[in-house]
Amino acid sequence: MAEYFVGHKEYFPGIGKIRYEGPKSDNPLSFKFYDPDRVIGGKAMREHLRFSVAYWHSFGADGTDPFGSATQVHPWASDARNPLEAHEHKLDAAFEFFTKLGADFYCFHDRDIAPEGATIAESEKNLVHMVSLARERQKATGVGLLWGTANLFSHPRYMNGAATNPEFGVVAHAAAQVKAALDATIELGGQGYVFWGGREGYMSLLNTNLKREKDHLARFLTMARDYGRARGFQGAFYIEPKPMEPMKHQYDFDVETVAAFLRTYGLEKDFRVNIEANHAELAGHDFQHELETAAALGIFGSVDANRGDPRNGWDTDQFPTNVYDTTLAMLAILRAGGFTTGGLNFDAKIRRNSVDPSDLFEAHIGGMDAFAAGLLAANRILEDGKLDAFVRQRYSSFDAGNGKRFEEGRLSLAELASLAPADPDIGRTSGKQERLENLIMGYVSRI
Ligand code: XUL
Ligand code: CO
Repeated sequence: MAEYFVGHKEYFPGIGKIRYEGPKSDNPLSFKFYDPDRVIGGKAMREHLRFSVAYWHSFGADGTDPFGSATQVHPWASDARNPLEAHEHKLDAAFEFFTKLGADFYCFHDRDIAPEGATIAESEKNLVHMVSLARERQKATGVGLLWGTANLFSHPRYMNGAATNPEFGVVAHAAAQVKAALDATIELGGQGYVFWGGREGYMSLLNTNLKREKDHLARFLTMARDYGRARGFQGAFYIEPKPMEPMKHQYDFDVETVAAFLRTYGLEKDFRVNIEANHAELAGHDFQHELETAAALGIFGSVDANRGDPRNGWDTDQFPTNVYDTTLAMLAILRAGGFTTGGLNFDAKIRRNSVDPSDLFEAHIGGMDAFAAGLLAANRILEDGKLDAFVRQRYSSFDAGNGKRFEEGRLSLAELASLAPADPDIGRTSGKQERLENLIMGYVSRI
């Protein structure tokens, strides 16, 4: 396998393969902590972390924001004669980037890799063409598809929703897109398929039949599941929770809400969650909370690795840099048994005023190092066992005797009440939060 992939043209000239140089290196285009083949806790770092590049932010976004036009000029878009050719160049740029960076996976929406045509048939033809090129490039490089998805939110037809749209015709159009995107995912050996319901919610309850819309969403997901399984898709279906933005309220609000939805409609066997750090923040949760909740409910799947800005209330999709946060995230992920089909997908974008080609590399290098450092610290926390020992001890009154009988459902309320200690002054045992915070600080600072 070549060190890196160059298609018709080199899009990131002057940047070679990014290598591990260790924490003392001052080369901004090197890894300080991510050493892909280093074995941590019995598994190579790359297998623990399963890094993925998000096609849309990295090769599609151009710095446009509600107040200004594009700041980032992509050569793969500007030197093409038509939209399909632009997507062919973009694919070359993407695989050059994946391989120079050393990311093992990527993720895309249908409309990221192929342009929408004038008809459904033309859109499908474009997608099939691009998928055949992507397949060749995956084979040549060994880069894999972590998950695919359909963009059911950008086109004006979806302004009132996709699967939850009050007009049947729009729901059917969304089905055509999902069917084609599932076919593309299967063709590329994708390990997962994501549903992010950006428009599945409401702007106002005054014009919304909430019960009917949720029933429609479940019906749609059930059909997609059945289609995928019938076509031999063995990967995971994911729902990506987000509480709001673009809608005022989205039905996949957070992990707990999604879990209840899946169980209500009998979808819990095939669906897991793809948890995004910035979405957790918008829902008023810590990232760690969402990860641990998913693990507790048995639906932990994959992660969109990014961060928000605690001082504003929208999805800023920044690259993660905070090792304290990535340590707690990796602790939750390791405790959940690690990734199987999932991975860490950088659903993150460089800022509007980051306009050098190397900025995209440095952003990913920082994110990968932040999670690699988090993995190192989390692994030490687990190997050392002090934190787990404290938590185990905290619940030890349930390990034997009446506590155990309670857990096993062998006590009635009256029996439980009769076991209350005579002394009512009980339970004043310190939670030792500050000691534990200091303990974590110690691991983080000694990576
Ligand atoms: C939007 C978001 C999406 C999904 C895929 O907030 O996270 O990019 O990850 O549709
Ligand atoms: Co996301």
